[in-house]
Amino acid sequence: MHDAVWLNANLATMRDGGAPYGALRDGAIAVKDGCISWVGARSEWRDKAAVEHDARGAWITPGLVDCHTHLVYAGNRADEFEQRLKGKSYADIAREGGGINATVRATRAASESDLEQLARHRLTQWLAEGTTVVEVKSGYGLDTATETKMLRAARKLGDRITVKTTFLGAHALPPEFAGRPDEYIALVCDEMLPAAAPLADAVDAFCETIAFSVKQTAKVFAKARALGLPVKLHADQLSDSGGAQLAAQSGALSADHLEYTSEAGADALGRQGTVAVLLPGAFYFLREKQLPPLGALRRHRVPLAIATDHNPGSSPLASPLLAMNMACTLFRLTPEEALAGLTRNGARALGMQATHGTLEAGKSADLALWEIDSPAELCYVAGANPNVGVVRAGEPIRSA
Ligand code: DI6
Ligand code: FE
Repeated sequence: MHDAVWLNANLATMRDGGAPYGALRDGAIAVKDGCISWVGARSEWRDKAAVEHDARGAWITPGLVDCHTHLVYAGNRADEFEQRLKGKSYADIAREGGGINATVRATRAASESDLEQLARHRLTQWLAEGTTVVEVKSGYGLDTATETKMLRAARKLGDRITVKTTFLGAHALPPEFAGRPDEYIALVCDEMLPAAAPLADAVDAFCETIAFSVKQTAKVFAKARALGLPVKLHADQLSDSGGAQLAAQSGALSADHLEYTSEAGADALGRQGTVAVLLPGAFYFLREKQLPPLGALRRHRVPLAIATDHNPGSSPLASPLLAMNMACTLFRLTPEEALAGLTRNGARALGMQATHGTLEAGKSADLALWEIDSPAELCYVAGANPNVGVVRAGEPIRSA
């Protein structure tokens, strides 16, 4: 006996290799003990379930997986948004002590429960749009106490959504270490990372001319490895700094941004199986001109994920659905690639491919129900939300 079944549904299973979107029209999907227990054609459903839901012709996709966010922070940077519109660049603002460090000041001053409440409030939008998994990074503390405060606040959101936390101590150089980046990296490795490790599922760094070098990033990664944590990287966002190659060599789960990645970088990612996480929100808000090398990434068969990169500076984007639309309109992904980017490959970028990201028996029963005629509609409409239901680990958490 299954716990529940959804009938009268079209399924976009997002399984790789079969029909587009892994689509199964007039399907049935059953759940038991929090996991998917049966998926198939309605005509083949013969079992019994304690609860029968009529999906009324809705499409069901895997719950969305937003694999790159900075959801926990205090304050906002609308003033910098205004300055940029008057001609200042993102890099100029960062050099003058604004940018990431402006958010660091606000986040250090906030309590853990303030941070949790702010993030909880933001999260409402992700839940409304069918998201069941989010990754949340630290990186606005840049000292041990605040980095661990951010990670604890992030983990507390786990009652509403599945959370993966990432330690991003090497996000920016805090003002008290101005001119001493190697000393800051030593602090990250010797003190911050060991303290953060029990609260983190992965380790990330910002490898960029305005942040940390390949050599400094490699030190952080070596320490992460010693602590048994997987790594990911903000790579080649504003310049080609060899970030993609470093990520691949380090066996990273993902390399994120990649606007300036070279063919060789794409090749390295493809060989390693490292996921490329594309972040069209940052590209849009910073009005970047350099497109990520989609041709090379496809040629080298790099799995493509899409994420919001929600943060107060470069990507104040609070909509996974809009991230998919932007991936199509700005980066020319197909709607199927974009949806795979926020499901199957988003899960892979978090090392969760065994349990999340597709509708397959045995995986977590994370489902999103949509009132649409075809899956492409999720990417096609900008600014509307066709979600009519969300199920997380078999529990309905939202209905229209
Ligand atoms: N790259 C980004 O786009 C964000 N962090 C990063 O390493 C920006 C974060 C911010 O501006 O607050
Ligand atoms: Fe980011």
